Amino acid sequence: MSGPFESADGRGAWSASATRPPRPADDHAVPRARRVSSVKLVVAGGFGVGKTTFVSAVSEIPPLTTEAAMTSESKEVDDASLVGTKTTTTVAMDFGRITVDDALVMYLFGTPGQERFAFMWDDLCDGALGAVVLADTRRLADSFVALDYFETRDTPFVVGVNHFPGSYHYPIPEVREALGVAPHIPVVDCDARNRQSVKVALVTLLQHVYELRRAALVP
Ligand SMILES: Nc1nc2c(ncn2[C@@H]2O[C@H](COP(=O)(O)OP(=O)(O)O)[C@@H](O)[C@H]2O)c(=O)[nH]1
Ligand SMILES: [Mg+2]
Repeated sequence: MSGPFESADGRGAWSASATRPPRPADDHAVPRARRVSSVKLVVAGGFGVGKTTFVSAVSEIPPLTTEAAMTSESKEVDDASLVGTKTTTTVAMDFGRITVDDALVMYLFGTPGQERFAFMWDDLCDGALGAVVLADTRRLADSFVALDYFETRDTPFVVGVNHFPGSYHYPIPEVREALGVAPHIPVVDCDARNRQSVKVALVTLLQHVYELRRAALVP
């Protein structure tokens, strides 16, 4: 008698259900080891502090920005008096991409600066590894909302201090104290127009996240 595991010649056979079909030739699934990881980073700070400039300086794709000309109505709401020539404003967000290597892509999201768009922040920051909060020493208080936000959410962040023409170059320890950020949080000078300077700020953020994780302060 021949059962499912036996054949007439006695060599044995397998039932159809015990046979694993070969991988189809057109299965192009990427092996796990070569899959691309993506990391989401956020750039925040007050209106006109340089977020759009920051994302544009480092993105490898033309950054997707949702700039709109400031209307006479918005000029009354958004204080552009210290932002000189600024004629546009980000109405939703900035978006840029940096491919680090064939396994890691970083996505950069710039928050809309105006407080009236705060409702978008949760979606924008959801799943973010960390944030760079930009600060302009002429109006540090404009960055307090962003600092409060990331502190409350326990999102790792670093502070980038940019310098505009005519702004006094305060020593970093003084800026740190004025911003009230904890001693372990990096505060670095940053020229948002300069790709290398922006890269330094991002690497500082990644190192900070790494340190926090190593110390098991964030999951
Ligand atoms: N000097 C100087 N100017 C900057 C810097 N970052 C941005 N700017 C200028 O400041 C203005 C406002 O920048 P923008 O990126 O639109 O600010 P956002 O509102 O935060 O997106 C632009 O004219 C930029 O060229 C910086 O680090 N240094
Ligand atoms: Mg902008």
